[in-house]
Amino acid sequence: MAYENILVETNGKVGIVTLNRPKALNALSAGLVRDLGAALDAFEADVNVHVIVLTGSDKAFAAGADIKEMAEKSYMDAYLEDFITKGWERVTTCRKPIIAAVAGFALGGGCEMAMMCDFIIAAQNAKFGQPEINLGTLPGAGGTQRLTRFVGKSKAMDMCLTGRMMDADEAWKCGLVSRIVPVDDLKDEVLKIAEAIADKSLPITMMVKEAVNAAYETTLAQGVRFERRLFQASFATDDQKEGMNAFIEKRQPSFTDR
Ligand code: CO8
Repeated sequence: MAYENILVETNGKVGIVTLNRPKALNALSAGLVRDLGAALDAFEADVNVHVIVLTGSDKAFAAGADIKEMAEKSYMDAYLEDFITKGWERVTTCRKPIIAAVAGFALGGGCEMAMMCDFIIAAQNAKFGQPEINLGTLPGAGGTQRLTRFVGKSKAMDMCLTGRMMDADEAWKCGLVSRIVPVDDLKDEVLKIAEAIADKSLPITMMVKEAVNAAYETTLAQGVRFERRLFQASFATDDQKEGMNAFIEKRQPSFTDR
């Protein structure tokens, strides 16, 4: 399928979505979010795709929601179309792992979209921020909630109240991103990480994602119980037998559960 605002490709078991509105620094228009949702639907339905990478250009992952598109919206427009939850949540409902590969600006909705992914690999030139306060509004796609869970209250308040940007080093130190790589290596490095995950058991990677995400939604006791049930369920898979037997037989496992 051809998309207007994104590029889509697969590399082995990795599905790659590249945000592609270079003239607007990948501002997240309604059309782009629609395209992204359709691409994720297609990757989710494709059993050959195990991991998804979401990326942008060297200059911008995404500089936020499209300001030109939303500037004149009325409250009634925003309320009736449920701006912005419709569409954006597709990233958070994807059951396969999604890695955000961020170079350049990840601002406002761009930062929020990166945080909706499962983890963020940043290029050295990455800049994160929630600058909505400078536009007379506030984050609307989970920024105040997810950033606070990632970096804690003090830094989240600092970022959301001042609207300043943080560089990749600061983002790594405060736990917003998991690794930093040189800009020129970003795509190759993220692909290597995605391939390593894609070679593992698909159902088990999906269970791991579900279990880690439960940590955000439940009490510790409920989360631990949920994890234990998934752990027990893993013994019903061929991949658990293969993984453990491969270890005992001193060979690499070959996972085959779809
Ligand atoms: N929306 C629309 N167009 C944008 C956006 C944007 N968010 N960001 C950049 N552009 C456009 C510029 O208007 C410009 O277009 P043109 O050439 O036609 O004038 C082009 O991209 C290049 O931008 P600049 O010339 O400004 O490039 P610079 O390198 O000088 O500056 C910056 C780069 C610092 C990133 C600057 O463009 C900037 O500050 N952009 C806005 C960042 C921002 O405020 N983002 C938050 C937006 S609000 C938001 O995300 C709310 C989220 C709520 C939920 C989501 C709802 C859908």
